Amino acid sequence: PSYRLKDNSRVRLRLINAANARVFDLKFTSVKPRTIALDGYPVNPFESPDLTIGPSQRVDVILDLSGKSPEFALQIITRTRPINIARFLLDKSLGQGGGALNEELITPIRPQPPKASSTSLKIPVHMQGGAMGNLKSAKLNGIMTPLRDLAQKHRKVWAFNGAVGGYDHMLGTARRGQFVILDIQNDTRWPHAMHLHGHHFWVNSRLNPVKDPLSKRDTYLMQPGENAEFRFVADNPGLWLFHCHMLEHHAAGMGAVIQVT
Ligand SMILES: [Cu+2]
Repeated sequence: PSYRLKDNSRVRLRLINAANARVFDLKFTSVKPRTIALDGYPVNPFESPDLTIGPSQRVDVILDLSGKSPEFALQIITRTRPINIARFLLDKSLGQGGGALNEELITPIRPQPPKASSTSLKIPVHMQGGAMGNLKSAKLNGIMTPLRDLAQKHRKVWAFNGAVGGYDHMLGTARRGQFVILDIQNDTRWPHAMHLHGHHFWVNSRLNPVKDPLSKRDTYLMQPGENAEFRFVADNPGLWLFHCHMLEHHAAGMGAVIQVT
């Protein structure tokens, strides 16, 4: 698409990766986006020329358009060449915007993550399966089944904690208000966009330490071999899906349920 914008204005864009499997590496030509929120949750604003967005992740950016060239684009970076996916035209006939961003962008007050204690609930999640993986067999409906049969007869190739995931695969039950730590090991050869329903979580990863420790996400793109903790206060009662947002993975067993009572 192409969008006409007021000259000398600023624009807030919410970028949503609605693809079912693809990770997008995005870049704006000639403007520097300032990220202000991830998955709808505010971050300390930061400037980053490249934006990586996994399936279902959202990034809110502010573009400052004072003194910019009359046309710029949002591009996907691919292995061969960048591809324009949106064009932005500064149109003088729309009038002038309010000028440069001259005040500091303010981050709302956000809660500190609690400290882990003897009352917190740690839920280990060992993810296995997929091509080139180390999963030999997994439980399906309570029966240990070799991977070949899982794939060919049942179209299942992923497992959490040795069992093919599904809507009846309970990972754990938290009391309302309890501090929960999902301790996730991506023991596969693929990235996965792990998404938790009902809660945003703080991410704790040695591989990718977060720059802003108060920031939260609801979807985190886990790299192959990465171990990450998703930490959250279980303040939302219900049965909540925890799954890969690469939807073929979810359909093939990469999904389970966390209960908050
Ligand atoms: Cu996945």
